[in-house]
Amino acid sequence: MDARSERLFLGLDFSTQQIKAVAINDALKIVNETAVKFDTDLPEYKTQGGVHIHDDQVTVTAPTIMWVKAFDLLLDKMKKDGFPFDKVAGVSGAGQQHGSVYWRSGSAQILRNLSEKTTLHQQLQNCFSVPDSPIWMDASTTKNCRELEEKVGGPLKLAEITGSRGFERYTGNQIMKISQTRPSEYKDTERISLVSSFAASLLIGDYAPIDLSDGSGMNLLDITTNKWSPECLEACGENLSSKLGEPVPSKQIVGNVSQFLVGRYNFSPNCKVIAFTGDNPASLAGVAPKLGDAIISLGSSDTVFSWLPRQNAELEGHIFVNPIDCDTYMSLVCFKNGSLTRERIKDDCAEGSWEKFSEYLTKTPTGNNGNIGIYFDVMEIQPLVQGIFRFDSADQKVSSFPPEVEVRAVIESQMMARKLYMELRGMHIGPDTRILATGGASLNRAILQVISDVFGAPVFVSDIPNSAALGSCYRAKHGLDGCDFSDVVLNHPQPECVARPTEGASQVYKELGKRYRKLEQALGSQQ
Ligand code: ADP
Ligand code: XUL
Repeated sequence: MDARSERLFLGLDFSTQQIKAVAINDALKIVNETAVKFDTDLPEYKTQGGVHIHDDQVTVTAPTIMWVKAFDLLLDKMKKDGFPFDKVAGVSGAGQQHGSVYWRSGSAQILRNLSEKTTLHQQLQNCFSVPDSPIWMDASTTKNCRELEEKVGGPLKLAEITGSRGFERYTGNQIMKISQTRPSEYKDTERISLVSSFAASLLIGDYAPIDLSDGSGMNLLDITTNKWSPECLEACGENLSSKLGEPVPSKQIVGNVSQFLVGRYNFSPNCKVIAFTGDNPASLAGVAPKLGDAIISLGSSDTVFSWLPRQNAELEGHIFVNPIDCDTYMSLVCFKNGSLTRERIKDDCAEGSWEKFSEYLTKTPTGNNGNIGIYFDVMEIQPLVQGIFRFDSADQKVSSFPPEVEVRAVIESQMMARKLYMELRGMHIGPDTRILATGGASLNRAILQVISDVFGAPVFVSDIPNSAALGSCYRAKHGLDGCDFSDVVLNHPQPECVARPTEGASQVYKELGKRYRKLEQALGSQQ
């Protein structure tokens, strides 16, 4: 047998609610899928949806050590199932974006000297100077965002340098908050990782560098030079550059797997680790896009993104260095109220059943008889508003909707908002645009039909909704083989078209979309 057909590539996704692993062979066939869910597999950390929302409602964290323990569990599960770790030629991975990990002074030594006799979480339990990692759902740093913008010359200037104006969850602002409010913990931190580079560090047994694409989600990277911006570093914390290390291109090999993994799980000592990146950049790789495709990811957060040629930064949304090709960009808009909000409404109105939820969606009319509901269970990103607001067809506030109206209202308003902000970012969708849907909710055909109707374009899905983990497999192969990304994904299965716009729907949503925009704007201005 050809030795190359034996090669496997492993992709890991350290996402908000779980860690997922996908492994493929050289022909891109999936040979393994494994997951560990934080809430149910690690109930001792008492997370909901993988996170702790603090009493002030805007501080959101996750226990860093929980992620380490989940990784131990994942590898143990795979070992028990007989996964052939020795065949893995390359590993890469993804992390929920923006979250940060604070390694206490002396932790590098511990990472470099891991004993295969015991677990990672036992050995790393005292390694985190800030034990609860701030994550992307945190909105507690508005003051820090304004301070950073002011120090560099305003929001537009910050967007010109880093690709985004100051956003609460962006890591630089989170670091500034910690450096100001917890100076001794900040001082006792020798390294700050993103969730992605933290996960890669667990693989190589040393600090792994931050990659350029996930590094673009920090308000610290100059995306025109691909170097940290000295003014931004200076504004966010003392000696920050030495705590971050140098960023690297996303396809860079950052080391071999650690001796710990070789000894405990039988990885090959030659197995390479390719820089980990953010979950959205990894998803871009995982859908093997063509220029012009629009991707909608329906996970814990909803994100819409596309591959962009270089262009001027704008205020709304975010521009990241593209993980597939560091000379181009990806444009992204993120919404905090995604799957968890839909899930809450499924539990409240559809007896906890996705089937019932879908049935309600299918039997209610396009446009919901003019009813509009806006559901920001947690503080949204754009607009920065929290609360639940329902309006009848005359824009009068109402206090409740019948269950089936509520179900349609949440999906319609979410999708109208996705379209609205995509357009504000300059991403335009025509009737021939392919919308590639991914993430947990892309399993739901009734939701995909509403997306197609609202956007007026066909929606496609692949077999596997875990595009971030699959994209990590592709990125591992890309980094290892050093060829063009398009060659890596030659055998990527063609996505299937699962929804086309219903006749007359685009006119209905054109009108409803205008009303949605006005109602949403009024909420923002009331805050
Ligand atoms: P993440 O990677 O952020 O952890 P996923 O992309 O795995 O999230 O998506 C998980 C979400 O998928 C769950 O929170 C759940 O609400 C949603 N989901 C799963 N199945 C369905 C379904 N049939 N219809 C709608 N949503 C679903
Ligand atoms: C993107 C964002 C979220 C997280 C979690 O900017 O904040 O999508 O990456 O998925």
